[in-house]
Amino acid sequence: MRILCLSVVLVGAASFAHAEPRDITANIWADNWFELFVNGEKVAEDSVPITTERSFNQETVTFSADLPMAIAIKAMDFKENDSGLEYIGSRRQQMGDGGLIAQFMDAGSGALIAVTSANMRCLVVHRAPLDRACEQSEDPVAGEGSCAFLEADVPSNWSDPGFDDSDWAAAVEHSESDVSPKQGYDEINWDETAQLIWSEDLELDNTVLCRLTVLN
Ligand SMILES: [Ca+2]
Ligand SMILES: [Ca+2]
Repeated sequence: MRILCLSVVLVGAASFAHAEPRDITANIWADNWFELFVNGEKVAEDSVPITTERSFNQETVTFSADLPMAIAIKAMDFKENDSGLEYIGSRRQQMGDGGLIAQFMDAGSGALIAVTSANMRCLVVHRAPLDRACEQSEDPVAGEGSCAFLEADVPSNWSDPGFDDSDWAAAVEHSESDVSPKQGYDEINWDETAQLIWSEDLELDNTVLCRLTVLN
């Protein structure tokens, strides 16, 4: 048993010693806003504030990272307050929906390294409203009745490479027609394996944390 453990440690050390930083280009589109962390470090943030109406845009960023790398994306659908609604009090009052797609390529060769898909794991940290009837409320008050909400703690080390996300749910892939991605999405030539993801519910789940570990 002791010998087995030793060999595992040596293999781990050897692969770590050979890890070299790679320049990576990422395309990211989020409805409505995102932060990207790689190996626990924030490398990009959506440049259009989430409070901007129709904050739809793609971001293309290049960064250097050691592989294996942990990709961690915080994605937020806009909500006016904790009711989860937007355009509150107007005829357009609605829940609003989210959506996220990203792809990662070698900055030099363009070779695909990673994409968003059901291979990611996501944790919902804000859900509202808990009852869709809130959308029709004439006086929607966050936390009351159908407009109740759930807010979970964000694990402090959730973007770290060693974070255990094994109890997070698999990301759910959503169709273009369900997400109806807007401005910026069409500016990118998405690889056919890159999928629009979110949790299961594009409307009720407003903030999701998603992770993927890329081995090489
Ligand atoms: Ca939205
Ligand atoms: Ca929403």
